[in-house]
Amino acid sequence: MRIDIITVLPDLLTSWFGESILDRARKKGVVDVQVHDLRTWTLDKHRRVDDYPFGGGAGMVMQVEPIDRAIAALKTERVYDEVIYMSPDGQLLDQPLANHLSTKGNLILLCGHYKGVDERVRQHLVTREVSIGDYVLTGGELAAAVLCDAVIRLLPGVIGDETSALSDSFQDGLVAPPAYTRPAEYKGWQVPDVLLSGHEARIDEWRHAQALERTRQRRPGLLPPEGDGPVG
Ligand code: 6GU
Repeated sequence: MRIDIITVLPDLLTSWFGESILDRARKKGVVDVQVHDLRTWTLDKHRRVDDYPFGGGAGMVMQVEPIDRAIAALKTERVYDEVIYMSPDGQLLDQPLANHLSTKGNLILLCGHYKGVDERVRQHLVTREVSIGDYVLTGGELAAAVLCDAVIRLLPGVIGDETSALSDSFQDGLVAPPAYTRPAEYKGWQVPDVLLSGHEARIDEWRHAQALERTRQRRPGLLPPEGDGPVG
C-alpha cells in the first residue's frame, strides 16, 4: 500500500512516521508513506498557499492551484484509489471505514488548514472527506496520522500477532473484553478463575459475554437496536 500525504507541515508528519510502529511496517515493505510539502507546488517566490476569502470574513483559505498541481503531479506517477480531504465536516472515521481503506492500493491524503480549502478542491479534486471526531483541530495533520495508524496496522504483518487486529475493540462491533497477565493474584486482586482454567470454549464464551456486557454499559450505540435479535 502507498499513501501520499500533502501538507504545509511536512516535518510534523515525517517525524511521526519515523518513530511509530508504522516505521516497522515501512521497513517490512508493507507500506510506503510519502509526505509532501504543498509549498513545493507554489509558483510565486513567497511560496504562498492561502489567500483571503472572496466576500470577506475571517481566516485564510487554502488556494486551489497548488493543491491541484500537487495532486496532478502524483497522478502522473500512479493511479490513486482515493483522494481524501481531512476535514472536521467529513465522514466520521470508524473501524469499517479503516477496514475499507486498508484494502486500497494507493491513497492521497490532503491536510487542510486555516479556514479550510477553496470549495473547488472539494468539488473537483477530492473523492472522499474524512473527520476523526466531532471536535476541531488546527489542521488535518494529526487526523491524517490517526487515519494512517488505523489503516496500516490492519495490513498483514504489521502487528505481531496476526489474529489480534481482528479481535480488537470494534472489529466485531463490540468493545474488547478485559485482559489479564501474570501474576494471577496481586495484593489480593484476583484474575477471574475461568481464565486460569485452560478450558478454551468456556474462556471464549466468557470473553464474548464480557465484551457484550461492556458494550452495553460503555458504548450502547454500537449495539443493534433492541428487538433486532441477539448479538453473536
Ligand atoms: Cl480531519 N481536521 C481538522 N482540522 N479537525 C478535525 C478533523 C480533521 N477531524 C476532527 N477534527
